[in-house]
Amino acid sequence: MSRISRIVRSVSLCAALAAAGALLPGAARAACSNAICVVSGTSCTVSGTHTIDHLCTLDWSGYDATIAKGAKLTTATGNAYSISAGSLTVLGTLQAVEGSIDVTTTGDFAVQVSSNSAAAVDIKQGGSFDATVGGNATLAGKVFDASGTGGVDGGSIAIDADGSITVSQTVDASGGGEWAYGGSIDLTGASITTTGLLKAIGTQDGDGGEVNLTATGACNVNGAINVSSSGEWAWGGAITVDCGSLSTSSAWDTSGGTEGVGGDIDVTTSGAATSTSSSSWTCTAGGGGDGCWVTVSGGGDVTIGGDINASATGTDASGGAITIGSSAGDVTVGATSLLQADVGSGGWTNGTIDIGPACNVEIDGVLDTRTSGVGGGNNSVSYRNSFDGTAATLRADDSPDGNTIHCPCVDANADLVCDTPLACAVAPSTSGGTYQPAPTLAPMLLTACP
Ligand SMILES: [Ca+2]
Repeated sequence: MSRISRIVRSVSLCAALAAAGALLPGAARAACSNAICVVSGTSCTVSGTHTIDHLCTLDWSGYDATIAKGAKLTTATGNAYSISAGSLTVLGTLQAVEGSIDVTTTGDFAVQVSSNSAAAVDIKQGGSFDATVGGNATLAGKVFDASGTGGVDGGSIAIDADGSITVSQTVDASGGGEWAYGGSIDLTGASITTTGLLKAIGTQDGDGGEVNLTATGACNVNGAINVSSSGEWAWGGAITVDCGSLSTSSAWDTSGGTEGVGGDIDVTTSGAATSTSSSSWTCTAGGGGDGCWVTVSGGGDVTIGGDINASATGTDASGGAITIGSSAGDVTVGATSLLQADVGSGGWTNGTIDIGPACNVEIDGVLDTRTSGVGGGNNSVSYRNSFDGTAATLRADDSPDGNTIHCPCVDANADLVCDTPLACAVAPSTSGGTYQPAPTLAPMLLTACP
């Protein structure tokens, strides 16, 4: 067939299809019909399997819609569809492989198991799921999966709820196979509670993805978070938490691969932030890579009970940086905590750990930025009111500023300039602690606590 005749034939086919559509509007719309949700009162229920048209919007506004056990809404590979409803409960399956699903509800959105139902949101092979929820969001199903396989990057999962978000199942936006990058998981709500795993892993030289948790109220993160990567030159992903308060007891991992870099962990709270002794944050890199940056910036009291590992190993490796402070509260590093930003022997340089500024600082655990024969490591403490380091262990490199304690300076005339000679307004308590090397006192202007 010549090129011209192919075009003519194609145009004729379109005209024929358009004519057919005009004659059979019902049939043409069958795969995008609101009527698949059978109404009963203010509720409606979808049963059976339905293949939805690309770009279809199923409008069940004002109804409490349920995708029943055994029901499935699917679409051709790479296609997208949307659902609007009063509330939406998924007992069956929402599926758009390589495609996207958008959900908008004025009420709650839930994925949950009923009588061993599928309870699945399947957007595998890097698909996207985006929900704007007027009520609470509950992810308590069996499958919530945007992961890739065969070298495909992870997709994106975003839930923005006016109410609370509760996650008790695994949510997966990981890449799979060679050079596959992790995708993203974004949860935004009034509060967030997780006991399920959130993961966006990079595989076989692919970088890790990202997990972002944002809430005006409390975030209780007791499910693990994994945005690590593996393979050569792979960078760890990022975990960002911005909440009214944080309580966590789980393992967070942003580690990079060989010659890679650990990804950042960034926590901001307007109130308190607490990690329990079973919490662990790991953002190391494989051999020759660099440790990451971990930052905790609290408005209220910050209590670290778990371990934080931003160390690195191998030739040319560098330790990371850990910074933990509070604008208006105290910082406590508990006896169960080991904070590491050192590098293995043969590495390039150790990292840094900064505790404070905060009102009262207490360190009962271990800060380690020391590796014999490698330079660069230092720890610093800054306090506004008091420092209790009587049970602390601080290990840094053997330089005069290896361990530095910034006390609040004397400013008798309150001109916001330290008086000379420099002196501490409140001396630190370090007697009984282990300091290698001995700490250097460095008075500085540290404003009083509110
Ligand atoms: Ca002064």
